Amino acid sequence: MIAWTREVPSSIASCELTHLERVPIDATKARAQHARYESALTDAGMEVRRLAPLDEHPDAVFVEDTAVVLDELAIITRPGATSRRGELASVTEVLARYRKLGFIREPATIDGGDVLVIEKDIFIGLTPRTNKEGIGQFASMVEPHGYRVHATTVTGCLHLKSAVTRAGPDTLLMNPDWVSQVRLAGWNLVFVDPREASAANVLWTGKVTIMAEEYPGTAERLLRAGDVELVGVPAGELAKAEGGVTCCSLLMRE
Ligand code: CIR
Repeated sequence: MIAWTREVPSSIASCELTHLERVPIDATKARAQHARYESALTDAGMEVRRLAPLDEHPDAVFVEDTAVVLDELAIITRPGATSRRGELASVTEVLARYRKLGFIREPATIDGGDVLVIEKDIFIGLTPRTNKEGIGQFASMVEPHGYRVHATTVTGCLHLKSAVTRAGPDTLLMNPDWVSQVRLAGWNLVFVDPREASAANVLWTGKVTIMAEEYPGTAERLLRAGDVELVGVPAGELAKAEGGVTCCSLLMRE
């Protein structure tokens, strides 16, 4: 597996913000935490490859939003925030070497953070970043490959994957205040600790689950659920930019 990442830009403090107040972000500290995240990916058996730096794009570290990579094709998104569209060219150029590409076109928008792929089921959040046209275009590209697309209501957070992610072989982690429609028969459903609203964003690597270490109550709940091996990483600095652990990589089979 390859994990594509991109270094934290020095302009990170000018990032897009939707639900958080702007507070100073220490780019040096964010880079150190990001390096720990990359090490966790390497330890999980991924080959970490960095996309070219985009220092003038404050949110460029959040590569997840720019593409969705499936085994059969990669879809280049059209981020809902216009400030982020300049991040697409470099991702397009790199992914074209590995996959047939599909493109989301105007007036459609999609952020990759709204796309939760669980085997052949793809849940897509309807949010200020992702519209109905985006979901429709996405579905028309993936349904021929046997995927089922489920449009999903999200309230109170930035992206669908702020509210729910896959946390293990058959476990979903969810904040039920932000999403309710993601259900899969036979799967464990674990709710975040109510004191840790943003804890649902974890990254299952196929082996271990990478999680921000700022959420011990939710970690304990996941461990009690049984089938999850957690790897904690410090992620507090990028959390000030409304980013979590899924946002900082694009995982794909080579
Ligand atoms: C943004 O608002 O676009 C960035 N500041 C945060 C993006 C986080 N990405 C993600 O959850 N997939």
